[in-house]
Amino acid sequence: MVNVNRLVIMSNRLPVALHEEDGAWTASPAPGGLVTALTPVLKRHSGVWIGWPGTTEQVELAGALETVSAELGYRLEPVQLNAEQLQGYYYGFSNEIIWPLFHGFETRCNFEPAYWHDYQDVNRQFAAATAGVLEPGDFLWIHDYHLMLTARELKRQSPELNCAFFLHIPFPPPDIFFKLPWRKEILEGLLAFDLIGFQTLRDRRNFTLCLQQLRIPGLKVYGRGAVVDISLGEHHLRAGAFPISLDYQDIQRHAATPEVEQLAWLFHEKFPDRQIMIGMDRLDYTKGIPERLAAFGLALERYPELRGNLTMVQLTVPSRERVPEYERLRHIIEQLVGQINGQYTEVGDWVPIHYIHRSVSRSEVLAYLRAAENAIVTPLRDGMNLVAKEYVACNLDGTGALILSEFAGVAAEFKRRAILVNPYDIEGMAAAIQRVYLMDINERKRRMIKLREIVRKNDIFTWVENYVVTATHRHEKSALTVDEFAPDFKLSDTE
Ligand code: GDG
Repeated sequence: MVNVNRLVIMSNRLPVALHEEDGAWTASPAPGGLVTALTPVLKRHSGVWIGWPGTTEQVELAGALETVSAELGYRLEPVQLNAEQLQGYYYGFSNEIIWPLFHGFETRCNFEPAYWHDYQDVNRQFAAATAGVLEPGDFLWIHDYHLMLTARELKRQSPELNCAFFLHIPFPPPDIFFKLPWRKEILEGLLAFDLIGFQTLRDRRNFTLCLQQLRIPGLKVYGRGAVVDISLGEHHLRAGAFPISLDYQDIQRHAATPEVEQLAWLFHEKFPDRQIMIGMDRLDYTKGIPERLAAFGLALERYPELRGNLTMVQLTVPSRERVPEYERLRHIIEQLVGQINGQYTEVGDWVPIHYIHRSVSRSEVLAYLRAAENAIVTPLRDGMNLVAKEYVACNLDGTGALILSEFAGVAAEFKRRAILVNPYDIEGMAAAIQRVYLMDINERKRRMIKLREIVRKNDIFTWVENYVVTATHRHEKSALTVDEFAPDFKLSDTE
């Protein structure tokens, strides 16, 4: 069992959604896998969550946050940011530099020096807000790439603080990472943590390769497994692979409710005697949506048996709409959908792609996933990709087939139980689409049973437990073994 005095979580956003009506602000809990997993631990350890509440307006939020706090069972501590800070630190440094760079899209980076200053500034502000909350013996767990410098700031004041970090996105190899003008500062910032968690062994290895190549004086890395020890002078830390997961039982339960069952039934009723292939992503260039649509178009051209018999439903959730890059991507996607539908639609009968560009309710998400015979999850790069795991958890009848990118973190766990594809290989993906369409029920079941077992065993609670245990027993022998938690994915696993 997790053994910490008090758990303090810090992330860019507080787990709340704010609502404003006639100048009055209210808040409600924002659902999500991480919130679900951390809530019981935070409750048990009278925890605190620190983050930006979601508005740059100078408004009084204490009352609204207290109400949500009471509902969630732990304290919420807001870090107020103004519009300029948000622009430079979040939209700029985090989303125009770190996000593309860490996903391997270095040509999309805008290495604007002013962003770096805002990033440092806001990281200092988060650290200062946290310092005011911390008590002796607290365990501080910081999430994601927005806050990589906070430990360095905090440790200046409290060197004994136990402070861990988890990176939700990939960590790039040295030839990409070293393009970052502030590479040394970022690595030094990360080294101030006591534990650095990555999604996969590959990310952990990329990180230690970067450390070794930067030749930081006095730095030593011990071990080669999922979790390695690092020493830098008197400071000892660990870096490890901890593949994130979801609340399998809860999703399964929700997917089995009469509400979701009926939604799934109504949804499939609209496509009688046809297979559905679902794609579901935040609208983001890392998710490989245009490539996937092109592959579907090619599959329709090459394999005429798919026409009229396989419908693609692509749900893209609006995201980061203030970044021009995302607006352009939306146009590309809409153009492709228009082209393919224009070419193949049979009026009054069959439309190849049903495209949805809006956020839908959690129950609808689960209903789409439950109803679809096939899912296509083909990011060009992804830290993990929870949609793939959600598809598996929702597949109650165990007959779904999953096409999965080799470059999603989840491929390291699912391996060949999914149909692995290179998302840049349009012909290969088109062939995979035909393959799942033709896949017989026995093969579908064989694969899905194993996939469900993988997600059931490594759910979000196991993830929290493994992470916190590793963070809080860092001077003892690691409880993790190399293969148990981070089986690395090899290209030879591709079929
Ligand atoms: C980052 C990393 C890593 C989607 N449409 C709707 C909706 N969703 C939900 C999905 C899923 C979530 O959004 C997306 O999660 P992903 O993991 O796929 O991707 P990112 O947002 O990029 O997350 C990623 C993750 O962090 C966790 O560490 O796996 O690699 O990039 O849960 O179901 N939810 C609702 N309406 C929608 O329309 N309610």
